[in-house]
Amino acid sequence: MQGELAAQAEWDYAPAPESRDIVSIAPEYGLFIDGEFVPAADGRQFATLNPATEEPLAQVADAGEADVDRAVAAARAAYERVWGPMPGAERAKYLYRIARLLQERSREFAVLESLDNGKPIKESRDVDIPLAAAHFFYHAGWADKLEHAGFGPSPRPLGVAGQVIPWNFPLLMAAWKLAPALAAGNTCVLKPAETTPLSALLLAEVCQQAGLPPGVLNVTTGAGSTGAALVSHPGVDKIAFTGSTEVGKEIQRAVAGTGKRLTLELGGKAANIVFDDAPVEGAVEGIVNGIFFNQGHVCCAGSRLLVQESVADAVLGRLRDRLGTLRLGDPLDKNTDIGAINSRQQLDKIRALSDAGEAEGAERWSPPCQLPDRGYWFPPTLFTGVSQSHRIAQEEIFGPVLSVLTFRTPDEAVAKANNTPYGLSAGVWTEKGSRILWMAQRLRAGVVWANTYNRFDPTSPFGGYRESGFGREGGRHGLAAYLNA
Ligand code: TAP
Repeated sequence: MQGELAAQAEWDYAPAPESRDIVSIAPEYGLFIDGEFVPAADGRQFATLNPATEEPLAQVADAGEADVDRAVAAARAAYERVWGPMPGAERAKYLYRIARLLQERSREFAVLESLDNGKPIKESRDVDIPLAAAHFFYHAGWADKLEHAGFGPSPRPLGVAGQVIPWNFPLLMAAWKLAPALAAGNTCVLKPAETTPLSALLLAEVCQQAGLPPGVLNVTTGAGSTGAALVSHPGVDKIAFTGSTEVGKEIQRAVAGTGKRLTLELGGKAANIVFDDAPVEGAVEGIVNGIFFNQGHVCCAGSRLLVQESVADAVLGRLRDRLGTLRLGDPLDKNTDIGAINSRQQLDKIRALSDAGEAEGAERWSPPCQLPDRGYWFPPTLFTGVSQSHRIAQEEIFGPVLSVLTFRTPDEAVAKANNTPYGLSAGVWTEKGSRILWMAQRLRAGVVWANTYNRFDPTSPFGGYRESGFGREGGRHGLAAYLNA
């Protein structure tokens, strides 16, 4: 008993909250148009909340059609007069400056991102912000080398890019969109997600600080209708969208026949496949990282675990033990592994799909876990006894919910992994290099990770096919989406 108590005491963590004093959140934010923060033409605003407490953080301007029109006009003027004609080596200087400012102000960005999104500070601090800076550094390096990048002797920018992003990695998605577009000489109008506008607005402030010429970046905050106004604006040459497959299809219809260039980064339902020869501890860490990183709000999340039948009990036993050690709670606590769900709407979706999993006969399990009284929370959840026809095996839950299926042979693993309309990512856990290559050739996914999961790098193209969209972000391939070669 005493030993038990000692073991218990050893695993109790004292609170280690990051201070929020480094961030000063204004009561109100304007749109960022032509280098200045301005109110919406009709004065409309919406509130952005801290999803961990439901406390309102700020009122943010809600851009309507007139504001989008102004932003596109500012972007067009900046493209024609300043940014388009500017030599790449000069554009690069601004991108390097933005990258360095992101690093200098990284703690501020990390705290703000965790407050507005609900993600654990250790993830915003160690993943989102450093990767966002890395994207600006990487693309700054391309700005003066485009004629040597294999796109012909004088690749040209497209013009004005309209970019619409989701709430799961607000700053990082902005960086994925803006850095290649600006490096290639385009100007941008960015529409952040309604529930997470604050880090994009702080990035706009950083651009002011870096002396970026007015109009090169414009940020029009608002809801889906603001995104729709941007997508259908005739003054935009290229649309880049990251978000749900449903909205992606709407956008594709809106853009059809207009001559606008389009890239779509959409949803996923990735298989994380564990073979019987995989080192179990490593695989369990990869499974946890695959689905519980960022509360499972990850397009490429390993949301379907395919485990070889002969090791299923052993892997699931270790996995349950590991889930029992995850700490859910205050996103600003440096020990927190699982933060808040980003919105009430997303929480309702996760609950509905999890209830459907139970109703269809799968077995639901979560470790003992105290959920805070206020805010939006969902415990790490495992479903076993899942069959391929279950909704939880087919639909993207976009939450901390793992559906477990088993397989006997590599062929069966491939067949089950590919049994989805999506095609974004997959994971393979095995000791054999030859098996990794065999699997990678057969898995219909844009990214296949081997003995790791959720690894991102600006040099590496990322994207999917089928219902996960088309086009690539990152690397040389990502640049191609912003150039007329
Ligand atoms: P969506 O509802 O599709 O929203 C994405 C963005 O589009 C938001 O800014 C949204 O504004 C805006 N929007 C909504 N309706 C629109 C319309 N009719 N026209 C133009 N814009 C519109 O997705 P979400 O729920 O925010 O994000 C989750 C989804 O994104 C998941 O399916 C996930 O897999 C996917 N995702 C994919 C990737 C990649 S790289 N493939 C990366 C991250 C996320 P509001 O926020 O105001 O509604």
